[in-house]
Amino acid sequence: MITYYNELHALHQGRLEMFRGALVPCFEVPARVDHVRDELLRRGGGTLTPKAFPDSALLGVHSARYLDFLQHAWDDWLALDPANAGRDALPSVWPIRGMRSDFLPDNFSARMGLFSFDAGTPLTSGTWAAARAGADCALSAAHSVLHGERAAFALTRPPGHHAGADFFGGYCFLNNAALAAQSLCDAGLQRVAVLDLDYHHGNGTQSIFYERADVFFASVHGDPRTEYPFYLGHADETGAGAGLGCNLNLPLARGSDFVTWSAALEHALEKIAAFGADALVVSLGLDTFAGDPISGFSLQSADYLRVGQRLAAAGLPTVLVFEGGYAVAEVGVNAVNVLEGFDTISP
Ligand code: SP5
Ligand code: ZN
Repeated sequence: MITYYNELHALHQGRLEMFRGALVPCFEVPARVDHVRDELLRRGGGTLTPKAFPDSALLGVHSARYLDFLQHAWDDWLALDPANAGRDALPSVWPIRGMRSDFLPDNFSARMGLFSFDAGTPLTSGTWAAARAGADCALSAAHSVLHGERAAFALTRPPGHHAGADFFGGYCFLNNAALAAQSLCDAGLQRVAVLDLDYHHGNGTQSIFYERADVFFASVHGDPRTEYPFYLGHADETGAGAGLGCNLNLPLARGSDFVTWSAALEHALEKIAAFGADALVVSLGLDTFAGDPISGFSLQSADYLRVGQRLAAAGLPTVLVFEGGYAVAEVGVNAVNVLEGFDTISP
């Protein structure tokens, strides 16, 4: 499968994330993508360098004030205190219900909280460069599919599906899958489906398209009653306004196996077919793997071949975007199994 590789991904290298009152080493590390690329090359595949898209390509998904914040965040962090060069920026205060989020604070820490929803997503010196190149990667994959490729894969990090129009969190800054989907809409496709297979609900993607009738969002994920991101991803979220009926959440209990999971995948793909999608964007998280250190499903490596086959059988032009997956040593095999499974099904 044609694969665009974000060569700048390693510029984003968070050190510590907040977990239960302690700062612990980041799970979302550069080696994740390195392993996928190594496995791809080992099986005879190759990667392409993404094309550069203008910043205006981001404005269909993200707000101008959020992009401005992200672009300047590291410099603003250093301006607070030069000693900050040695540590990543993490938020510690947020505007909860009843407080104002329309007003942009002068204080950088306050702006961090305004544009984020957790303390697990360090912003580093290279975050903007890596995330911006990742957006190019996703847009390049969408562009290829628009120009006749059956499928294309965006191999990039940081991931994207937790990032909303104007917030970061869940290791995500720019919503790569949403950018791909929006670019397909902008090119004239009438109906686009986003299928999110990451263990964690894609709250950012859902929120971006929640009131839209032209983008159907479907997600199979750990039940937010117990699983991150907790505050979105329930089955009763079906869309709003013009988008009513265009959102499908299929939360599964922690511990679910491939039998249960693939039945949910089947259901999601049936609904996507009924929607009449012209193209499919897949948020490809591999943290559904049994060995994932922060997740709770039990898929095995061989199962990912069948996932790829089932996605191909949907028969839609398909953009796949790399998301989570923290069993670092196995994530390469698991991701490339999806691609290989996809490619074994003839169009
Ligand atoms: C893209 C993506 O998969 N983001 C996931 C963000 C999850 N952040 C919360 C992680 C909680 C870590 N729990 C550690 C358990 C260690 N035993
Ligand atoms: Zn995840």
